[in-house]
Amino acid sequence: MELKDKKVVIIGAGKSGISAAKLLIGEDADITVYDGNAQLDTAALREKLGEGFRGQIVTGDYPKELEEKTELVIISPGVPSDLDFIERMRNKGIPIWGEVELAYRFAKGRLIAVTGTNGKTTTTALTGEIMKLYFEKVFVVGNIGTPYTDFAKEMTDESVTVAEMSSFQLESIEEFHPCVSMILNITPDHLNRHHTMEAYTDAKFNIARNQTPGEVCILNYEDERLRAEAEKLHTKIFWFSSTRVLRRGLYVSGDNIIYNDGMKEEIVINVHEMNIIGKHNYENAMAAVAAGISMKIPMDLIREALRNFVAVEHRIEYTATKHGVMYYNDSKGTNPDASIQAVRAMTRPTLLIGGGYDKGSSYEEWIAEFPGKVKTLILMGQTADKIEQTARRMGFENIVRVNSMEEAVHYCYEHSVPGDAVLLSPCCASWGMFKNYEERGEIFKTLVRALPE
Ligand code: UMA
Repeated sequence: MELKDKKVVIIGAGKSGISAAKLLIGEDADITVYDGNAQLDTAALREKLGEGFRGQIVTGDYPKELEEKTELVIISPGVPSDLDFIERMRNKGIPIWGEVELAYRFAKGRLIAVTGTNGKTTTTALTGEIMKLYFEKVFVVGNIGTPYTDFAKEMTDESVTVAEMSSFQLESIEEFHPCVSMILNITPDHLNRHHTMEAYTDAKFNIARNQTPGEVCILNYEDERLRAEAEKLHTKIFWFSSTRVLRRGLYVSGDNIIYNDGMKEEIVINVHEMNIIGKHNYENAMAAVAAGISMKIPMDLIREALRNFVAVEHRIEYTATKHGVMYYNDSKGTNPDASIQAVRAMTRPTLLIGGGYDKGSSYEEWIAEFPGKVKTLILMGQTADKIEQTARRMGFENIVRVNSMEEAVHYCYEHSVPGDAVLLSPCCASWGMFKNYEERGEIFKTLVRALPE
């Protein structure tokens, strides 16, 4: 699309909006950056947009006169695409692209796209590491925290991009077309935005909708929803499984990850050679290996990347050992599915720190994982009452209440014995006590590292 003199409105002035606006500088488009937050400091925003930005900034309600003039809308991932004024513009035929779609129109080279409810950041990071060992120019972008538009203009025909894609980002793509895609798992999340599980699942499957029959979509065989919906894909499917032997694909057998190419089998790696733990992480690793194989990277290099990879921050991240007790930070465990994975990954008697902001989750399935793993549950935050009542009803009685992370960490230090583990995996969002899950995890790690040796 020719952008010269086009009236482009970017909706959302967070990371994605700012990066999208910067990409458009130099395209001679007539740019407006719009944000629904009327309190936004527009002077600070203009500074972030940089000197080259000559457009307008609008905040608060979307003005009628702007609606009439808009020719292209770029929306940030966090902005619901069914807001009234966006619907009205869509109905008039105005293209509504996500920030990722804009990036894609400028990007070059081959693209690997990763989605799933959980595990996508780890898988994206690991896939990026595998690619970096073989290709000269690799970009790792998207939901992982670096907007795609940040690097789109630097990409070349030879470069490889690994993009972590959230359902929010996949909702607003048109031409976005990876040569390798993956869907790691689909469990309920973000239903306040997508409304139904079907809509959420459809958004995830969008990742492969422009792929051609020769291209690859990597799927988890153990996810029933993926198995059921796979037939609607037009691509080759590369399956992986953490629990059963596949005649073609990647699977875990004993302690090994095995690759069967349909003719012969080979051991990819013994899982104990990796620094990431837990069945879900072996799934993430297999998805990344599948991407490596699909990109024709020699197995030895894939193996090297697997051995060197350390957990992404805040995801069952090993923090320290104090008096024979291993401490893990899983502050990114903000929903039951993620926290269930973390509990399952523990191989020692575990003191588990949980609780936080109430997103309306139910905790039964999480607590059902405790027997044989969790010896004490340390609770804090808005959900503490609800979790405690549920746990007691389910027969789990060893519960301690605290008022701060500091109290939680000190309790664990005083009451653990060598051979135990301490896991922060709250099963809840952090809001109310912390700015975000990153801050919660940082505070935990600082407190743990400060404990006496
Ligand atoms: N805004 C509006 N109207 C609205 C909603 C928001 O104007 O109706 C404005 C807000 O006032 C704010 C701006 O939009 O100023 C924020 O935009 P945004 O929410 O899209 O956030 P960005 O800073 O652009 O970050 C986004 C992703 N955020 C979300 O999807 C919520 C980041 O993912 C991503 O790393 C970044 O783009 C770069 O690609 C974060 C996330 O929480 C990590 N993702 C969710 C998840 O992983 O579960 C999906």
